[in-house]
Amino acid sequence: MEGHGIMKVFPKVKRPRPNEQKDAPPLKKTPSEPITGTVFQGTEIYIVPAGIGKSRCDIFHRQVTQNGGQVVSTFSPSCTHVIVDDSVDCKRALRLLKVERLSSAVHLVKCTWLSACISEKSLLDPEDYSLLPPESPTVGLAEESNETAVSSVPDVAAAQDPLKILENLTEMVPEVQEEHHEEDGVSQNDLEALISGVHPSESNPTQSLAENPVLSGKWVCSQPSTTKGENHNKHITDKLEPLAKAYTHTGDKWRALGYSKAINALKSYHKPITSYEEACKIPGIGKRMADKIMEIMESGHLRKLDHIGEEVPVLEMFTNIWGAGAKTAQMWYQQGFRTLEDIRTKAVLNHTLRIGLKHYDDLLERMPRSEANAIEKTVQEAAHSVDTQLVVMACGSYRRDKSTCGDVDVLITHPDGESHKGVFSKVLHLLHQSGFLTDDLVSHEENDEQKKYMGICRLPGPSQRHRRLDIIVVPYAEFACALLYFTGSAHFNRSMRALAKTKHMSLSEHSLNCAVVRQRGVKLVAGTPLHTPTEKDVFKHLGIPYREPHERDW
Ligand code: 8DG
Ligand code: CA
Ligand code: CA
Repeated sequence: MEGHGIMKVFPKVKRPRPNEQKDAPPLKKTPSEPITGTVFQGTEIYIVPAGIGKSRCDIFHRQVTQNGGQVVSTFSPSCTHVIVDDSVDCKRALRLLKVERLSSAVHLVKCTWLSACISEKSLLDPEDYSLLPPESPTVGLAEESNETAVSSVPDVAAAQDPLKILENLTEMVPEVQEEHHEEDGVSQNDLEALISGVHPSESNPTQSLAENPVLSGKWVCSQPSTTKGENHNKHITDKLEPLAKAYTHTGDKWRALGYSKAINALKSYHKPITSYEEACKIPGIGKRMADKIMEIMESGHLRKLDHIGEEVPVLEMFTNIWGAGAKTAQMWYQQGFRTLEDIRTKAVLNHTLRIGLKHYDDLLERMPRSEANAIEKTVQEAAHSVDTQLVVMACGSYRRDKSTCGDVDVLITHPDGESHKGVFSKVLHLLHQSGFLTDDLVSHEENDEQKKYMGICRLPGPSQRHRRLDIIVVPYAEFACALLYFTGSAHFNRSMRALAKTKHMSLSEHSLNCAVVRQRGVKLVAGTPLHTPTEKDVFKHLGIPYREPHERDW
């Protein structure tokens, strides 16, 4: 097959997330707004205009649409989120919506949620921004109202599964008190960029994070991950982890997120927790979570674990198919499928899912780094036969020196700033021709310049397994930022981006921009790209010490 033919066969997706567990339908473009992100993918949002004003409504509308979401002009029960001005209380919101109550599947949230999602490029937990009426348990997601979520298949509306589900689940956003939100220049999400164990109450909330004497030295990205200590609360996290997993598989992403961030906070806490008060003080742990921690501490058990439904292992097996997310898994379950054989023989499968199913066992296994190295070498050889000057590097967990790798992320660029053009299809063509690339999953263009391929390869020789391979070709001007981004870890990257924000900068896989203007979390001015020929320059501009790749393994 012609190398460049691949660009025609597989869906092109703008700004994709290399997210292994998500559903992966191609993004729909609306004629008016080009889709440049996936933050709001799967959402149906109604913005109550009262108090927000037309111009802000328009900005929100545009941002949501550009990020893959849908904004509807009238409220309907199929809405996933209803946005109201921060001054609107729950009673007034219901009056404006002309309804007496809302289903628990609809998130009624303040517009700071929308601003924060846009600025964080992530679908944040609406629970932290929701309007909870003191006397009505029917609005929002009160703990008890969702108690059944693990023991029954949630309804389809509640199971809206944006493409970024896994990204959200790994966000580990600490749960902090209201007064530490955006208004202080400290968003919820930014706090996860800090090393747990320092409570925001120790800091002066009127100071920005960067100026803050207590927090300034505590950015995840400014600390070597090699200082990560042991998990002093393993007896607790061991009980919470299966529950977080169950919620992930049943599509209750918000609850899964809550558990994930608590688990992360507990893992990085410097000592075993001994009291309820102590648990409550840790960013990422709220009162309800602290109750559960106490239950485990006192009884050695968590009763909720006894109520995990029998569908959970089936859903887990389904979501382990590359390309299948919680939404697809639930749909299959509701269609009566219970085994991989059912999926193979009865489910309607797109190309990606067929490939994912074909290599089910191989793709579940992490590879030893020696194999990742051999895969890097194979791509290097192909690239060098196209142009000997191409720079070809495996990033991701391999570059962070991990002993095993989930997949291999190979970055390619050319130092002359021009000759990377045309390389993408030539390299893929060669790798297809030699039989090294066995299946293509997705090939998409990040923008005019960065190109990304996701596929499956296999080294020659007997008993070799199929492995996931990502190949990314970038222009040299973007190389350092792309290298930094694809080296990760994802947690480290989020910390870097959060730090950049406090300095009126913005960091992406393309560039580090300065003089960025944000209003209530919404980026109004994109700023100017700084000169970043190397990763070290990015650290320097951000004012933090350089960290070697193996020190970024947060
Ligand atoms: P692995 O493959 O061994 O499991 O780990 P990895 O190499 O760190 O992860 P990856 O999924 O291959 O992603 C490569 C890099 O992409 C990751 O290290 C950092 C960057 N990245 C982000 N955000 C996210 C995200 O939300 N999901 C994923 N998959 N990668 C992300 O900055
Ligand atoms: Ca990887
Ligand atoms: Ca990858």
